[in-house]
Amino acid sequence: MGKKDVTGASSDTQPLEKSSTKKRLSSDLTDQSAKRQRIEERTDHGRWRMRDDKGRQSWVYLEDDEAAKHWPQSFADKYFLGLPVTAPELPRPTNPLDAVRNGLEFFEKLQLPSGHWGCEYGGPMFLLPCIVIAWYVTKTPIPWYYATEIKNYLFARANPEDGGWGLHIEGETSVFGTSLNYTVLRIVGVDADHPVMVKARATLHKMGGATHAPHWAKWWLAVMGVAQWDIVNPTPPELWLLPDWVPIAPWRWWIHIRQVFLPMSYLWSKRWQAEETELIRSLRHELFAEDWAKINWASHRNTINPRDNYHPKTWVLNTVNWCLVNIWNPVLRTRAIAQKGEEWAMKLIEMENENTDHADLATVSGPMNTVCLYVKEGPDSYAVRRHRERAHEFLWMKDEGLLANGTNGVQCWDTAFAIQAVMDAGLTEDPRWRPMLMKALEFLDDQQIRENVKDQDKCYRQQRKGGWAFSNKDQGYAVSDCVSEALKSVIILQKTPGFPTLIDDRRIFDAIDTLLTYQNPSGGCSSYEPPRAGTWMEVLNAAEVFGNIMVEYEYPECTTAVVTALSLFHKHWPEYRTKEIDRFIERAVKWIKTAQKPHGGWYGSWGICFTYATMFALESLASVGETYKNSEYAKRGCEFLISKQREDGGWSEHYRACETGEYIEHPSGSQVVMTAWAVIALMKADYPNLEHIKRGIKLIMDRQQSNGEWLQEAIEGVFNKSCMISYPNYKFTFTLKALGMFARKYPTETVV
Ligand code: LAN
Repeated sequence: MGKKDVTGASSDTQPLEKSSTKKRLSSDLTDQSAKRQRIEERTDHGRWRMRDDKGRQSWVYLEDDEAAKHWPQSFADKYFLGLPVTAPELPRPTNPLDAVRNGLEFFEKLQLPSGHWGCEYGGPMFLLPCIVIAWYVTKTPIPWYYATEIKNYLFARANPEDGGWGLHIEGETSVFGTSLNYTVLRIVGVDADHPVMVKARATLHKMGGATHAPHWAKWWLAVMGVAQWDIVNPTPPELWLLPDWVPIAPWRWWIHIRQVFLPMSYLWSKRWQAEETELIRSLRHELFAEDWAKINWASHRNTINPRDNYHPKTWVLNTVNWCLVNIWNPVLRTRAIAQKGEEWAMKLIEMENENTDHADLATVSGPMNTVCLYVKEGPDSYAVRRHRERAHEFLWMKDEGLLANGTNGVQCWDTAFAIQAVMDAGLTEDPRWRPMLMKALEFLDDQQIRENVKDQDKCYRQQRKGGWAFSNKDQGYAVSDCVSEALKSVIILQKTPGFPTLIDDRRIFDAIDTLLTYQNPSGGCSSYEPPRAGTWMEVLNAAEVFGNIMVEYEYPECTTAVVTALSLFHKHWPEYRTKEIDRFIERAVKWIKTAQKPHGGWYGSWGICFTYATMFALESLASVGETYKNSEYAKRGCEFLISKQREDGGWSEHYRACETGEYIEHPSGSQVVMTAWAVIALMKADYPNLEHIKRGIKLIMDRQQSNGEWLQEAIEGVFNKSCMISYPNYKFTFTLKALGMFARKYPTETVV
């Protein structure tokens, strides 16, 4: 068993030790046949607890009865686990404001002890494999209760028809999803002849087997030694040695791709492979449709199943790869160059580890970095142990089982929206909600990033002082819209009578100084950094499964968030950097106009899709006084949304819109979150025909349950065009915002 902490919990956040008891998988995986992963039917869901350590979330399984008694399950734990919760029936609301109150009654119960709202952040199906394969190759023990619930999650999420897995939970079966999740199931102890595995394997083979996997899957399988390195397209670390002025130098790439490329390049260069085990030998037969011994690995570098090939490699990249494989590697690449590249890549990985205390940017680069440090420093080094501890913060337990989140949580982001929902309903001064809001404010106070990273320029990081991350300050990557939403929430509360000033002016100015760095020459704002190269860099996109991944882009969502934060700040501090702020806003709104599509909507990159971004764009326009009646842009935006309203008053966009760039209806009918986005947009733009708005509001109210909650519907978020991601708290924050806005804007109107 893991170390016990004071509560008696099996504490996987403590450094892991080798242990001989049967409750945990032995860390000695060298003899797979002798020691098998323990796996059960299911765990006792009554024993799971969410530990919230100042915004660091991890799920703990209490095997000890005494410990379980001393640490009872909270309401939020039970809700997340899908266990019955006791939330009282509330009086049926007769107006939107009462519906907000009922919603808040429920949502308040989900606030975690440190003051934030957490939730699952699943959806992508390639993240759990990153963690589990990294554990396997670094001989990290997997507790039986993790193994069991990982199995349950993947069984629950297997495609009911073909038994495979896709890029994300709603996506069609792909080689990427199936080859990697099949591997995970084998690692956690599922037998190859289990009916679920037999079915998945048949589907995988039908799709061509693992030789048809995209680059990232081939890379992981090569690290495991299940595939040979020759099947992996080159990722030479010496690219990091290019001088900064070189247009394709990796420091110019989008932060996520450069953080993934670092460890990828390090291990590719070393051609490192895990120690061979019986499982690895067996997977060599299970994952491939061909006879493993006869595979011509190099000939399959570019083999890919069409379903995985969302963004085919360009002829330019194929030519570059050909030159690297046939000329650079065998003829020109000296050991000295390779070594220098590896050393610099490792140095950058170490800086990332230091800057995030080994949590790392997200769920792909973190596990990859774990393996790199294992290779460089060995199994028991501090870096490897710390990585192992922090990996738990990326996992999420729910009724279906254990999954991997897209980041180490959504803490700051959802907390900011929760505060704003109360503000939009005009309830910040209501003493009923003060304790909840106070805790939320304290959380944001604690989570503000107070310093830039050490050696910022050396590791190519962006100014971040005064900002907020999407998740927490440990991760510490400020994002333009996360800084903006958190800042707005702090200003709103601190300017409300009865709330203290926890964040003083200097710290507010730090946030503004950082925000002002985000504008691009076009006027728009991107996510983590202003773009460092043009979109032509996409010709080097090697990932195949994602689009718009190589550089930063301008986003209506991010641009709007910054505009509204700056406007709010400006109202309260009219003297600070006045001219720059005015100019920033003017240019940003101009850019928003240029980004409007001919049909009147805006393309969304982080939420699905036109509905989400159109809400932001109309808010931007409204912030400078442009609404339906005086702006052609706002008018066309409204008309676009109205043209998509469904008979029942709701909106319902399908995730495929993100892939195709065309509005597509969701087959399952109206969704509350999308309906909320659309009516917020129409209200921001002062759309004159209230009937449309009222029908949307009515739909949201009708879908509210008698205890105040809304139920989960289709997936809400997206990244890189093809991969969907869940934002379960949106069904609270945006519905509440829509209802609250309506109540304040049209206090005399009735909808029921
Ligand atoms: C996120 C999550 C938050 C999101 C918003 C703040 C909503 C957005 O407005 C700006 C971009 C940002 C920060 C964002 C970027 C990409 C992320 C980190 C993710 C969608 C969560 C997971 C995703 C990350 C790239 C997953 C790893 C996969 C790779 C392709 C590297």
